[in-house]
Amino acid sequence: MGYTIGQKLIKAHLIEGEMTPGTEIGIRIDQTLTQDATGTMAYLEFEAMGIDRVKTELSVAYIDHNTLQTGFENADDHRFIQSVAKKRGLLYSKPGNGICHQVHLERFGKPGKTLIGSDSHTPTGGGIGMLAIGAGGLDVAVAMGGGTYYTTMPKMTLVRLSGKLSPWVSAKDVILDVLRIMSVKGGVGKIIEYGGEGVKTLSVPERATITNMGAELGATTSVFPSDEITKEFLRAQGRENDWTELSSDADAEYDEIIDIDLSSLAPLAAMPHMPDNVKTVEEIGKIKINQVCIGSCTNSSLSDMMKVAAILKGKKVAPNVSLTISPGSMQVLNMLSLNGALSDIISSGARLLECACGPCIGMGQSPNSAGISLRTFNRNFEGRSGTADAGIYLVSPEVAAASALTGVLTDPRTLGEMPAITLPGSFIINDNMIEKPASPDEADSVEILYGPNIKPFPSSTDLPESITAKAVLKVGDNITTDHIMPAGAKILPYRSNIPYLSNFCFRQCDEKFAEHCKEAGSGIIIGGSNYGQGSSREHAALVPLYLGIRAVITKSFARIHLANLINAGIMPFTFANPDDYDRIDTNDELALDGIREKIISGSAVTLKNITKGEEYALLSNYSERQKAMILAGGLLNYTKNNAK
Ligand code: MIC
Ligand code: SF4
Repeated sequence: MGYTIGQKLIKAHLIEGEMTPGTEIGIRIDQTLTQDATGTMAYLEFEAMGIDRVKTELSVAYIDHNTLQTGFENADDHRFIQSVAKKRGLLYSKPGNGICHQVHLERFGKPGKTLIGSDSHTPTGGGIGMLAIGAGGLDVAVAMGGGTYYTTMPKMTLVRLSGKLSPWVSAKDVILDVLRIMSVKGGVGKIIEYGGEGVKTLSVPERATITNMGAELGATTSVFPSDEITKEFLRAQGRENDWTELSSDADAEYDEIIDIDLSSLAPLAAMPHMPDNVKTVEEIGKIKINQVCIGSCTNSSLSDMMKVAAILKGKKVAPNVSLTISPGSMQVLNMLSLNGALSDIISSGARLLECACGPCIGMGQSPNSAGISLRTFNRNFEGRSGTADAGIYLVSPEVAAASALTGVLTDPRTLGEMPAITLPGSFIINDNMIEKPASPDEADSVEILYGPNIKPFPSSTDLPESITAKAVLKVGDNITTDHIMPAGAKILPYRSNIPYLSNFCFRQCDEKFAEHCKEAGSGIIIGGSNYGQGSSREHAALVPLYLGIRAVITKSFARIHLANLINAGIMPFTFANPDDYDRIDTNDELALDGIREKIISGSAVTLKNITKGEEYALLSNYSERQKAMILAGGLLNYTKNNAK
């Protein structure tokens, strides 16, 4: 039997385990990336491991999430990351150089290589045939030190594309259609591979839009073949030598096949508050809008921006709309400014923002009260924009630009012919905002600069014999890491200050969550299905750990968050019988008797509900390595114990 692209990439990097779906595998990591919001913690963890220099082929530290610098905190974090990068052998991408995924695709990604990044949208690299996976900061720190990356061997899904996109319909509509079909949990435990005749009609930036938003499916990653189109993209970036061909074997077998005829797609939108709440723009109708934001790692490439400029050219943004544009990288901005498209954008009345994540992570541009905002981003979770009652719609750049002109949600096909754009054959290569590390000889004299906002991360202790704790919180399905540990301009500067961050934990679900936990001293969280979807932020595990959470019991988990919980030393369990979820109420006194022994022996775990006098069977399915981590109180303790 032949192999799929995903299987080929895994096979070439497999260090431990067998390629049987559902079992744990360990793979070698060639490249890593971090961004600032997760990076400070990842580098603190890397420092705690005591490794002198990164051992990967390439590691890059990007600054793109929090570039506001409203106080010293962020500037200090950036300085810390810059000093670690210099000393430990990483490239450092300065604030303003662009969004990590866009810059990585342009300058560093290589077909056939593995990449893990402390950001859930790392699968953007799948657009050029990388095995690119989002992970928690600690997993990235281990990989930087040359350690193996462990994950569950995924199943393989083929999205078979036929036909060609119609004018005004774009890659965003393809991934929104996949989300409509599969839902935000439909990709868990799978690699989503794109194939079929339709693939060759899609450019690299279009492919990257699709693999980027595969994160919203909960997938392990998404991947396209590496073909002539990939080669052309790398050539235009002056990196033709980085190209290798990659395709699936003709007799490769997939666990699931989804057919999409590109010609049948219409402009789509994901309605509030989930990326899979998808309808056609026509069906939703001409709702009045207040804001349009174009950018983010999903849709900020040169071709996206050129399309937007062509639509806006010679026109005026509607009076009721605030339109913001964030080009994905310095390269994109530079090219727009040289070819005049930037002038078309600005002349229409658009506001130009920095090449960074910006409004996507709630760093400014929060909509007005109950405002309607169209965004070319990838997440529209409630409250993420910074305005609790705002309604965020996820749309393509075409829909966004057309609607900015009309002031209402607009199917761009009603605007007549789509303006043609020409893309250059080569990109401007300017790496002036990328700092090189010190040579190993010079590294000794580089000092790592810590600021006063950087506080030690919480440590966990060995798993006790038994645990008795209250159900401090019970939440429903699809809880996101934005619920658990919100981001946004007010909180993001404190990503390296867990004690301060803890005051904001689960605020949207229970304003007094932190207080309750502190009073109780320890706790257990009860959740529904797909608990912890969204971001890779390990803060969503480290902060609960700091607040005394020892176990999270749910109907099911999202992949990265599950790994982050175990890394932090918090036990994730699922209900053997999902109906037992309904039997537990907040504040019930719960007990996991003899839990240490049960984890060691792998015997069945039961949860005692002391308040109700009931017992429920729990499932864990931990690998031997995960068991050892849980017993040791997390990955750092486990690594330290192993080093002894
Ligand atoms: C996000 O889109 O939620 C983020 C911000 O990029 C996160 C990382 C973070 O929380 O810092 C992600 O997707 O991993
Ligand atoms: Fe940045 Fe938004 Fe992309 Fe996350 S999803 S990396 S916040 S642009």
